[in-house]
Amino acid sequence: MDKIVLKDLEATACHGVNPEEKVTPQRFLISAEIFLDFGDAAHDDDLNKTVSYSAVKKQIIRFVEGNPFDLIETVAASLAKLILCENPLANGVKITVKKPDAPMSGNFDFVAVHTELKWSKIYLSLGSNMGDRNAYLDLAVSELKKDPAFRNVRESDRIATPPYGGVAHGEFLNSAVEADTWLDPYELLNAVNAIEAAAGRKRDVRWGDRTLDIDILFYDDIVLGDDRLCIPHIDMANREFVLKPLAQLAPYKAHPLVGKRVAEMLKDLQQKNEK
Ligand code: A4P
Ligand code: MG
Repeated sequence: MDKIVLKDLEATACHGVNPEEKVTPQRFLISAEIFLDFGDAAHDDDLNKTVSYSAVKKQIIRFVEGNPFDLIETVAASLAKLILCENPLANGVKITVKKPDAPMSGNFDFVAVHTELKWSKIYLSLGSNMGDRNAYLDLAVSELKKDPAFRNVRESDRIATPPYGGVAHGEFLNSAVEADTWLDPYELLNAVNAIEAAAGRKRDVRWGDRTLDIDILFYDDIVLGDDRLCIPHIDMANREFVLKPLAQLAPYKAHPLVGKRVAEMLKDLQQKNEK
Protein backbone atom coordinates (compact mmCIF):
# COMPACT_ATOMS: atom_id res chain seq x y z
CA MET A 1 0.00 0.00 0.00
CA ASP A 2 1.18 3.55 -0.76
CA LYS A 3 1.53 6.10 1.99
CA ILE A 4 2.19 9.77 2.62
CA VAL A 5 4.35 10.57 5.65
CA LEU A 6 4.46 13.76 7.72
CA LYS A 7 7.06 13.62 10.49
CA ASP A 8 7.24 15.65 13.70
CA LEU A 9 5.02 18.59 12.77
CA GLU A 10 5.40 21.12 15.54
CA ALA A 11 2.29 22.49 17.27
CA THR A 12 1.93 24.61 20.40
CA ALA A 13 -1.05 23.74 22.58
CA CYS A 14 -2.47 23.26 26.08
CA HIS A 15 -2.95 19.48 26.33
CA GLY A 16 -2.33 18.03 29.78
CA VAL A 17 -3.83 17.09 33.12
CA ASN A 18 -1.86 19.57 35.28
CA PRO A 19 -3.49 22.99 35.81
CA GLU A 20 -0.25 24.67 34.68
CA GLU A 21 -0.40 22.85 31.31
CA LYS A 22 -3.90 24.22 30.69
CA VAL A 23 -2.70 27.82 30.74
CA THR A 24 0.89 27.61 29.49
CA PRO A 25 1.14 26.21 25.97
CA GLN A 26 3.85 23.64 25.28
CA ARG A 27 5.32 21.89 22.23
CA PHE A 28 3.80 18.78 20.64
CA LEU A 29 5.27 16.88 17.68
CA ILE A 30 2.76 15.13 15.45
CA SER A 31 3.59 12.45 12.89
CA ALA A 32 1.07 11.00 10.46
CA GLU A 33 1.19 8.19 7.92
CA ILE A 34 -1.72 8.28 5.50
CA PHE A 35 -2.36 5.07 3.57
CA LEU A 36 -3.93 5.30 0.14
CA ASP A 37 -3.51 4.12 -3.39
CA PHE A 38 -1.78 6.90 -5.33
CA GLY A 39 -1.28 4.88 -8.52
CA ASP A 40 -3.73 7.01 -10.53
CA ALA A 41 -2.32 10.29 -9.16
CA ALA A 42 1.23 9.20 -10.01
CA HIS A 43 0.18 8.01 -13.47
CA ASP A 44 -1.68 11.24 -14.31
CA ASP A 45 0.56 13.50 -12.19
CA ASP A 46 -2.65 14.96 -10.72
CA LEU A 47 -2.98 16.37 -7.17
CA ASN A 48 -6.77 15.85 -7.23
CA LYS A 49 -6.24 12.07 -7.28
CA THR A 50 -4.23 11.91 -4.08
CA VAL A 51 -4.30 13.33 -0.54
CA SER A 52 -2.72 16.76 -0.28
CA TYR A 53 -0.04 16.68 2.42
CA SER A 54 -0.30 20.43 2.90
CA ALA A 55 -4.07 20.12 3.50
CA VAL A 56 -3.37 17.36 6.06
CA LYS A 57 -0.73 19.51 7.75
CA LYS A 58 -3.28 22.34 8.14
CA GLN A 59 -5.94 19.91 9.46
CA ILE A 60 -3.47 18.60 12.06
CA ILE A 61 -2.23 21.99 13.28
CA ARG A 62 -5.74 23.50 13.38
CA PHE A 63 -7.08 20.56 15.38
CA VAL A 64 -4.14 20.17 17.79
CA GLU A 65 -3.88 23.88 18.53
CA GLY A 66 -7.65 24.50 18.67
CA ASN A 67 -8.93 21.67 20.89
CA PRO A 68 -7.31 21.27 24.34
CA PHE A 69 -7.54 17.81 25.94
CA ASP A 70 -6.26 16.24 29.15
CA LEU A 71 -4.75 13.26 27.35
CA ILE A 72 -2.52 12.95 24.29
CA GLU A 73 -4.36 9.65 23.74
CA THR A 74 -7.51 11.70 23.00
CA VAL A 75 -5.54 14.02 20.71
CA ALA A 76 -4.18 11.06 18.70
CA ALA A 77 -7.48 9.12 18.47
CA SER A 78 -9.50 12.22 17.50
CA LEU A 79 -6.91 13.24 14.90
CA ALA A 80 -6.99 9.80 13.30
CA LYS A 81 -10.79 10.05 12.89
CA LEU A 82 -10.58 13.61 11.60
CA ILE A 83 -8.01 12.71 8.94
CA LEU A 84 -10.06 9.74 7.72
CA CYS A 85 -13.20 11.93 7.55
CA GLU A 86 -11.60 14.90 5.80
CA ASN A 87 -9.62 12.92 3.20
CA PRO A 88 -11.95 10.56 1.33
CA LEU A 89 -9.07 8.91 -0.55
CA ALA A 90 -7.35 7.86 2.69
CA ASN A 91 -7.87 4.17 3.56
CA GLY A 92 -6.03 4.25 6.85
CA VAL A 93 -3.93 6.41 9.11
CA LYS A 94 -1.24 6.08 11.80
CA ILE A 95 -0.74 8.95 14.22
CA THR A 96 2.01 9.59 16.76
CA VAL A 97 1.76 12.46 19.26
CA LYS A 98 5.01 13.31 21.08
CA LYS A 99 5.19 15.50 24.15
CA PRO A 100 8.88 16.43 24.55
CA ASP A 101 8.38 18.79 27.50
CA ALA A 102 5.99 16.64 29.56
CA PRO A 103 6.10 17.73 33.24
CA MET A 104 8.06 14.75 34.47
CA SER A 105 11.36 14.45 36.32
CA GLY A 106 14.47 12.83 34.81
CA ASN A 107 16.08 13.03 31.41
CA PHE A 108 14.04 11.88 28.43
CA ASP A 109 13.68 12.65 24.78
CA PHE A 110 9.87 12.65 24.69
CA VAL A 111 6.78 10.71 25.77
CA ALA A 112 4.47 9.66 22.95
CA VAL A 113 1.30 7.80 22.06
CA HIS A 114 0.63 6.02 18.79
CA THR A 115 -2.69 4.96 17.26
CA GLU A 116 -3.84 3.38 14.01
CA LEU A 117 -7.23 3.51 12.31
CA LYS A 118 -8.47 2.17 8.99
CA TRP A 119 -11.68 1.70 7.04
CA SER A 120 -12.94 -1.91 7.04
CA LYS A 121 -15.61 -3.27 4.71
CA ILE A 122 -18.68 -4.63 6.50
CA TYR A 123 -21.94 -6.30 5.49
CA LEU A 124 -25.03 -6.23 7.69
CA SER A 125 -28.41 -7.93 7.52
CA LEU A 126 -31.48 -5.84 8.42
CA GLY A 127 -34.84 -7.32 9.37
CA SER A 128 -38.15 -6.08 10.72
CA ASN A 129 -41.49 -7.82 11.22
CA MET A 130 -43.37 -5.43 13.52
CA GLY A 131 -45.03 -2.03 13.02
CA ASP A 132 -43.94 0.21 10.15
CA ARG A 133 -41.23 -2.12 8.82
CA ASN A 134 -40.05 0.21 6.06
CA ALA A 135 -39.70 3.06 8.57
CA TYR A 136 -37.52 0.89 10.85
CA LEU A 137 -35.24 -0.08 7.97
CA ASP A 138 -35.13 3.59 6.87
CA LEU A 139 -34.11 4.50 10.42
CA ALA A 140 -31.28 1.93 10.39
CA VAL A 141 -29.87 3.21 7.10
CA SER A 142 -30.16 6.89 8.04
CA GLU A 143 -28.49 6.30 11.45
CA LEU A 144 -25.58 4.60 9.68
CA LYS A 145 -25.37 7.37 7.07
CA LYS A 146 -25.26 10.18 9.61
CA ASP A 147 -22.63 8.51 11.81
CA PRO A 148 -19.11 9.63 10.75
CA ALA A 149 -17.82 6.17 11.76
CA PHE A 150 -19.45 4.82 8.57
CA ARG A 151 -19.05 5.76 4.93
CA ASN A 152 -20.23 4.46 1.53
CA VAL A 153 -23.43 3.07 3.09
CA ARG A 154 -25.39 1.15 0.45
CA GLU A 155 -28.59 -0.84 0.96
CA SER A 156 -29.91 -3.66 -1.24
CA ASP A 157 -33.53 -3.88 -2.34
CA ARG A 158 -35.90 -4.89 0.44
CA ILE A 159 -37.66 -8.25 0.20
CA ALA A 160 -40.66 -9.66 2.06
CA THR A 161 -39.82 -13.05 3.60
CA PRO A 162 -41.71 -15.66 5.63
CA PRO A 163 -40.47 -15.99 9.24
CA TYR A 164 -37.57 -18.40 9.61
CA GLY A 165 -36.80 -20.39 12.77
CA GLY A 166 -40.34 -21.15 13.96
CA VAL A 167 -40.57 -18.50 16.70
CA ALA A 168 -41.52 -15.23 14.99
CA HIS A 169 -45.02 -14.94 13.48
CA GLY A 170 -45.29 -11.90 11.23
CA GLU A 171 -43.81 -11.60 7.72
CA PHE A 172 -40.35 -9.96 7.63
CA LEU A 173 -38.94 -7.20 5.50
CA ASN A 174 -35.23 -7.90 4.97
CA SER A 175 -32.33 -6.18 3.27
CA ALA A 176 -28.54 -6.12 3.35
CA VAL A 177 -26.21 -3.16 3.84
CA GLU A 178 -22.64 -2.63 2.71
CA ALA A 179 -20.50 0.04 4.37
CA ASP A 180 -17.00 0.97 5.47
CA THR A 181 -16.38 1.52 9.16
CA TRP A 182 -13.49 2.45 11.40
CA LEU A 183 -15.16 0.76 14.40
CA ASP A 184 -13.68 -2.53 15.60
CA PRO A 185 -16.07 -5.53 15.57
CA TYR A 186 -17.22 -5.08 19.21
CA GLU A 187 -17.69 -1.33 18.77
CA LEU A 188 -19.69 -2.16 15.64
CA LEU A 189 -21.89 -4.58 17.64
CA ASN A 190 -22.51 -1.82 20.22
CA ALA A 191 -23.34 0.65 17.42
CA VAL A 192 -25.87 -1.66 15.75
CA ASN A 193 -27.40 -2.58 19.14
CA ALA A 194 -27.85 1.16 19.83
CA ILE A 195 -29.67 1.55 16.49
CA GLU A 196 -31.91 -1.45 17.37
CA ALA A 197 -32.64 0.20 20.73
CA ALA A 198 -33.51 3.49 18.97
CA ALA A 199 -36.07 1.49 16.97
CA GLY A 200 -37.65 0.34 20.25
CA ARG A 201 -36.27 -3.21 19.98
CA LYS A 202 -37.09 -5.39 23.00
CA ARG A 203 -35.16 -8.62 23.54
CA ASP A 204 -37.94 -10.80 25.02
CA VAL A 205 -37.75 -13.96 22.98
CA ARG A 206 -34.75 -15.13 20.95
CA TRP A 207 -35.68 -15.27 17.26
CA GLY A 208 -39.02 -13.64 18.19
CA ASP A 209 -40.92 -10.79 16.52
CA ARG A 210 -38.87 -7.56 16.36
CA THR A 211 -39.09 -3.95 15.20
CA LEU A 212 -35.49 -4.05 13.98
CA ASP A 213 -32.76 -6.67 13.94
CA ILE A 214 -29.28 -5.89 12.67
CA ASP A 215 -26.83 -8.77 12.33
CA ILE A 216 -23.19 -8.47 11.29
CA LEU A 217 -22.56 -10.81 8.34
CA PHE A 218 -18.95 -10.04 7.34
CA TYR A 219 -16.23 -7.74 8.69
CA ASP A 220 -13.42 -7.72 6.09
CA ASP A 221 -12.27 -11.36 6.12
CA ILE A 222 -12.16 -11.56 9.91
CA VAL A 223 -13.08 -14.84 11.59
CA LEU A 224 -14.08 -14.31 15.20
CA GLY A 225 -16.10 -16.37 17.64
CA ASP A 226 -16.85 -15.87 21.32
CA ASP A 227 -19.86 -15.52 23.61
CA ARG A 228 -20.69 -12.03 22.35
CA LEU A 229 -19.91 -12.09 18.68
CA CYS A 230 -19.57 -14.58 15.86
CA ILE A 231 -18.27 -13.31 12.50
CA PRO A 232 -19.06 -14.32 9.78
CA HIS A 233 -22.65 -14.72 10.97
CA ILE A 234 -22.97 -18.35 12.08
CA ASP A 235 -26.20 -19.26 10.25
CA MET A 236 -26.02 -17.15 7.09
CA ALA A 237 -25.52 -20.12 4.75
CA ASN A 238 -29.00 -21.40 5.74
CA ARG A 239 -30.88 -18.11 5.34
CA GLU A 240 -32.22 -17.10 1.96
CA PHE A 241 -33.49 -13.83 3.52
CA VAL A 242 -29.83 -12.98 4.24
CA LEU A 243 -28.11 -14.34 1.13
CA LYS A 244 -30.55 -12.97 -1.47
CA PRO A 245 -30.15 -9.26 -0.60
CA LEU A 246 -26.44 -9.78 0.12
CA ALA A 247 -25.94 -11.37 -3.31
CA GLN A 248 -27.31 -8.17 -4.85
CA LEU A 249 -24.55 -6.12 -3.17
CA ALA A 250 -21.63 -8.55 -3.12
CA PRO A 251 -22.19 -11.66 -5.25
CA TYR A 252 -18.46 -12.38 -5.59
CA LYS A 253 -17.49 -11.85 -1.95
CA ALA A 254 -16.01 -15.12 -0.65
CA HIS A 255 -16.96 -16.48 2.77
CA PRO A 256 -13.62 -16.83 4.61
CA LEU A 257 -14.56 -20.17 6.26
CA VAL A 258 -16.95 -21.83 3.83
CA GLY A 259 -14.71 -20.86 0.92
CA LYS A 260 -17.68 -20.17 -1.40
CA ARG A 261 -18.80 -16.89 -2.90
CA VAL A 262 -22.12 -15.38 -1.76
CA ALA A 263 -23.84 -16.10 -5.10
CA GLU A 264 -22.74 -19.75 -4.91
CA MET A 265 -23.97 -20.05 -1.31
CA LEU A 266 -27.34 -18.68 -2.40
CA LYS A 267 -27.57 -21.05 -5.36
CA ASP A 268 -26.66 -24.05 -3.18
CA LEU A 269 -29.26 -23.09 -0.56
CA GLN A 270 -32.00 -22.59 -3.17
CA GLN A 271 -31.20 -26.01 -4.67
CA LYS A 272 -31.29 -27.58 -1.18
CA ASN A 273 -34.64 -25.91 -0.41
CA GLU A 274 -36.16 -27.15 -3.70
CA LYS A 275 -35.44 -30.78 -2.79
N1 A4P B 1 -24.26 -12.09 18.15
C1 A4P B 1 -23.31 -13.02 17.87
N2 A4P B 1 -22.86 -12.86 16.63
C2 A4P B 1 -23.53 -11.79 16.09
C3 A4P B 1 -23.47 -11.14 14.81
N3 A4P B 1 -22.66 -11.60 13.84
N4 A4P B 1 -24.28 -10.07 14.62
C4 A4P B 1 -24.95 -12.06 19.42
C5 A4P B 1 -25.12 -9.63 15.60
N5 A4P B 1 -25.22 -10.23 16.82
C6 A4P B 1 -24.43 -11.30 17.07
O1 A4P B 1 -28.86 -11.54 19.12
C7 A4P B 1 -28.44 -12.45 20.11
C8 A4P B 1 -26.96 -12.30 20.39
O2 A4P B 1 -26.23 -12.64 19.25
C9 A4P B 1 -26.55 -10.86 20.68
O3 A4P B 1 -26.46 -10.67 22.05
C10 A4P B 1 -25.17 -10.72 20.03
O4 A4P B 1 -24.18 -10.48 21.02
P1 A4P B 1 -30.11 -10.66 19.34
O5 A4P B 1 -30.17 -9.74 18.16
O6 A4P B 1 -30.11 -10.12 20.70
O7 A4P B 1 -31.27 -11.75 19.34
P2 A4P B 1 -31.93 -12.41 18.10
O8 A4P B 1 -31.82 -11.54 16.92
O9 A4P B 1 -33.30 -12.86 18.51
O10 A4P B 1 -31.03 -13.66 17.94
P3 A4P B 1 -30.22 -13.97 16.72
O11 A4P B 1 -29.49 -15.27 16.93
O12 A4P B 1 -29.41 -12.79 16.27
O13 A4P B 1 -31.38 -14.23 15.73
P4 A4P B 1 -31.27 -13.86 14.25
O14 A4P B 1 -30.23 -14.74 13.71
O15 A4P B 1 -31.14 -12.42 14.07
O16 A4P B 1 -32.65 -14.36 13.76
N6 A4P B 1 -36.96 -14.75 9.52
C11 A4P B 1 -36.94 -13.92 8.47
N7 A4P B 1 -37.63 -14.24 7.36
N8 A4P B 1 -36.19 -12.75 8.50
C12 A4P B 1 -35.47 -12.40 9.60
O17 A4P B 1 -34.85 -11.34 9.58
N9 A4P B 1 -34.75 -13.02 11.83
C13 A4P B 1 -34.70 -13.85 12.86
C14 A4P B 1 -33.79 -13.58 13.95
C15 A4P B 1 -35.51 -15.07 12.89
N10 A4P B 1 -36.26 -15.30 11.68
C16 A4P B 1 -36.23 -14.45 10.64
C17 A4P B 1 -35.46 -13.27 10.71
MG1 MG C 1 -29.91 -10.48 15.81
